[in-house]
Parts: sequence; C-alpha cells; structure tokens
Amino acid sequence: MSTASELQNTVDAMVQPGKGLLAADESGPTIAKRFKTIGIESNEEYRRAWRDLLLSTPGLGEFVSGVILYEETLGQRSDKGTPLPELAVSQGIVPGIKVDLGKIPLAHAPGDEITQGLDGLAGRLAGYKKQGARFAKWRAVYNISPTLPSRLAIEANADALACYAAICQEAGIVPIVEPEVLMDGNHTIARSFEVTEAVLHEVFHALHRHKVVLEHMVLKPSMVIAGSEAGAGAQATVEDVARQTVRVLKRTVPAAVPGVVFLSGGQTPEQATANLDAMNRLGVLPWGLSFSYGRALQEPPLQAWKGLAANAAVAQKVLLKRARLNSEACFGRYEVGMERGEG
Ligand code: 5MM
Repeated sequence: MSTASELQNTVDAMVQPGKGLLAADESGPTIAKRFKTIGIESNEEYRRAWRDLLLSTPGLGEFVSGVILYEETLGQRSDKGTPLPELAVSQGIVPGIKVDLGKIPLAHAPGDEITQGLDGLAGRLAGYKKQGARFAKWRAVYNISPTLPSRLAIEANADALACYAAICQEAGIVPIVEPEVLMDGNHTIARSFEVTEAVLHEVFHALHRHKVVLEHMVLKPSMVIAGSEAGAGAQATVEDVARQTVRVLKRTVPAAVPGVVFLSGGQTPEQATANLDAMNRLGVLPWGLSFSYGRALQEPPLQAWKGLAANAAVAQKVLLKRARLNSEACFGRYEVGMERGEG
C-alpha cells in the first residue's frame, strides 16, 4: 500500500460521523495528578488497570473511533493478556500515540513555552508503528496574558508542529496537530479569540511551508472561551462559545482538513458536551466537528472507579454514557435532560 493510501485509510477510520477520540495519553506527572483526586498513587499496575478498563468498555467503539495512548500503554496488556493496542482494535478503535516530550520555557520569551521532541522522532515513530500506532499527537501550549503569547512563541510552536506533522506523514502516521490556547487566567472571550486566530493562522502557514498534506491530518484545537479565573460575569454563554469558535475556525482552517476534534481543556464534562453540541447546530461546516477529550471523558468514570476492580463495570457505564452524549453533540442532538438517568 502507498503511504498516501495508508494515511487516507487511517483518516477515514478516525473521522467518522458521530464518533470522536478518547485522549488517554496523560504523561507520568499528569496521570499522577488525576489519580490523586481519587486517592490512589500512580504506579504501573494502576495505570495499566485504568487504561484496560477504558479500552475494554463494552460498546465504546460505537462512539469512539480512536484512542490517544501514552508510550507506556503501547507495551501493556489487559487482564486477559491482550496487548492494549490490540484491545482497542478489537473494539474498532484506532490506536494512536502522544509523541511530544512535553514543554519547556522558550528562551528569550519569559512566560512562553515550547514543546520538545523532534530529535529522533522518525526513529521513535517506526517503533510505535510496529506496536500498532497509526496516528500521533503533538501538543503546543500557549499561555494567555495581555502580552502573551509572544510572536516568537507563536512562530516557534507553529514551526515545531509543522515539522512534527511532516515527519509523521513521511512515516505513514496521521498527525493530530494540537495547538492549545490555555483557559488559565482571567482573560475575556475576545482575547481568547484574538490569540486563537493568530495561533491558527501561523500553524496553517507553517504546515504549508512544511508541505504537510492537509487532507491527511486532524486538527485538535481549544475552544474560544473566557479564562477560567475571569469570574462568573465575564463567562460567555454556550452560544457565544460556539459562535466565536466556529468564527475563528472559518477564518483560519482550510476546508481540506477532514476533521476538527476539540480538547476539553479544563471545562466540565457537561460544558464540553454542550459547547460541542451548540457548534454542531450552527449549520453545515466544511469540516466535521467532534471531540478528543481527556478530562471531559475520563473524570466521571475515574471518580466512579476509585482504583477498585469491584467498581470497574459501573465506571465503564459512566464512560459509555459520556461518550454517547458527546456523540449526540456531534450531530447537534444533545439535550441537558439527557444527563439525568443512568444510560
Ligand atoms: C489538553 O490536553 C489534552 C486533551 O485533554 P483535555 O480534554 O483534558 O484537555 C490531552 O490529550 C493532553 O495532551 C494529555 O493529557 C497529555 O498531557 P501532558 O500534560 O501529560 O503532556
């Protein structure tokens, strides 16, 4: 099979109506933070058991087309001995892998950060592919203040994202390009719009410079939303978030991009579902709008699980419900009343 056909097949499997991605790619420090909320330590067995629980959820493949994994998970097995990437495939879920190596301060740009991990990436991708990964993910992070992010940070992160995406496509791996404008801070939705527009413009310029084939990538952006410390009065309505997010995408994202899958970024699970739903009620758009949530999918089942095998079935039910509601949101059919009740 040619590399182009391989990429197309993977994109077709990832971008399907009414389906989204499960982001289960928390690095060591992040998963430790999540586990702390349920009072368990982060050791290899708990991490394996949690990711096994997620991937073995009966029926998950009806609403989830792909899962983003962390390197460690690629080599782990289920309780029944099945390699976890294989377990995902058995559910009709495409396995992917987070390949960035996290962020560090950007030199000469106080307050800005740059994502690292390009050195040796081609070699690592070859190994991940052997372990079953068909797509990859790289996250660039932009802090907002009246002066941040700097032009330097916007350009440097765009260049790294594009370089990563080009390396992935050469390897037959579909890149998820994830520029995250953080919700942290007290900024207005207008400032979030301004920064997101500048970031996405620069990202797509860089992707063009690096000859990335837009049809063979997926965009994972943040929504345009007021800062989480902005105070209740400054918070925008669901309709405003939807309108401003779609407005910024229309200005910056070429129609050739097949799928846009949002991160949840610290929104509550219900908020993330409602915002996605409102966007999908705004009429026909050039790209499918779906989800690639981490916290907004995992928080409720994590609280139900609490690290106990006896709670696994209930936790899976909770996960399936969130996945189903987000699937409804992909069609603009979600109603708040659907939150009540079990199933
Ligand atoms: C922004 O985080 C990504 C989406 O998760 P949320 O929906 O919770 O915002 C997520 O995939 C993230 O990139 C991974 O959890 C890895 O994060 P770290 O900080 O561990 O690199």
